[in-house]
Amino acid sequence: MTTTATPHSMLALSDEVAAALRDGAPVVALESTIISHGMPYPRNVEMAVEVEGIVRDGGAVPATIAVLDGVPRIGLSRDELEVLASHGDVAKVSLRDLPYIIATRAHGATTVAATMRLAALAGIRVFVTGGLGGVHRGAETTFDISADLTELGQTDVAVVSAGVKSILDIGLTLESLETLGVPVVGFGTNEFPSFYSRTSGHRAPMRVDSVEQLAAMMRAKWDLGLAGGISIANPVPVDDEIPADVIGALIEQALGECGQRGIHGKDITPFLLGRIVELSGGRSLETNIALVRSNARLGAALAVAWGQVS
Ligand code: PSU
Ligand code: MN
Repeated sequence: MTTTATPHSMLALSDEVAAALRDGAPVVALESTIISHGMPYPRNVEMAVEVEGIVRDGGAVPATIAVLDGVPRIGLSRDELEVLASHGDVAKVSLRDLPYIIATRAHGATTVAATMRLAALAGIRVFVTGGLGGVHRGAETTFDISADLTELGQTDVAVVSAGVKSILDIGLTLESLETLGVPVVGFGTNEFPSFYSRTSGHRAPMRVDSVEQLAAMMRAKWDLGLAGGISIANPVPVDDEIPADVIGALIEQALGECGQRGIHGKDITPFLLGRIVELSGGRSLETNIALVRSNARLGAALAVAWGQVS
C-alpha cells in the first residue's frame, strides 16, 4: 500500500524531495530553528550539511524545512542553508508565526511544531530534530508551554529527538504528552533521556528496540485514526554524553541569568542554548551535534522501515 498524498500547493518542494515523494521513496524532514537559533555559525551550517549526508547514507532523502522570502520550502540547497545559518534576520517560526512570515515575505526558521505541520502538508511522516520543546520550569505561573506539544497531539508525524532538556520541567512535559495522547517511546532505553544526558530520573513510558516496531506503531496509530505524532526519544551516544550532574549545574546558572535579564517567551530557549555552550566551554555544542547525527541515522532507518509498511 502506498500513501502518496499530493503536497499542499503553497509549499515549494526541491526537485529531489518532490521526486522522492512521488515515487514513495523514504524522506526525512529536518527542522531549521536548530540551525538559526540553536547553534553558532559556522558550526550550524556544517552540522546541517553533515546531517543531510547522514540521512542520504541511510537510504533516505533529507528535506530541511524553512520559510524563505515567505515561501515554505521543503528541501533546501546548500546556499539556502547558508542563508538560514548566517543571515541576521531570520525569525524563529512556530505554528502561530507561519501566517505572518508568509504574508510579510520574510525568512523564518521553523521550530519542531511548525516543521511537523509543513512536513505533514508535504506528505512526510518522519522528522528528525535535536530536542523537543516542552513545559518550561515555572509554567504554573508563566504558562510557557511549547506549541511543540500541542502539535505532537494533532499532526501525524513521528519525531526523533534526544528527549527533553532539563531547562524544561521533564516530568510535566511527559504528563502533558500523555494528556495529548502522544506515545513517548524510549528507543533502546527504559529511561527517558534528557538531551545532553542519557538519564533524566524519569522512565520512558514505553520502550522499543527496532525501527520495524516503530514503523508498526506508526501504522497502528494512524490506521486507528488516532491523530497526532509519536515522540521517539533516542539517547545521546554514550561517548558523547555529559553527565546529568555536570550539565545540571550549568543549566541552573543559565536559568538564573535568564530570570535576571528578564528574557521571556520565544527568546528563552535560544538564550539558554547559547549560554550553556559558553558555560560548558563548547562541550555542550559537541554533544548537541553528536546527538543530532545519531538521530539522523535512526530517522533514516525509520523512514526506510516506514516505506515497507506504508
Ligand atoms: N531544544 C533544543 N534545541 C533547539 C530547540 C529546542 O535542544 O533548537 C528549538 C526547537 O526548534 C524547538 C524550539 O521546537 O526550540 C522550541 O522553542 P519554544 O520553547 O519557544 O517553543
Ligand atoms: Mn515558549
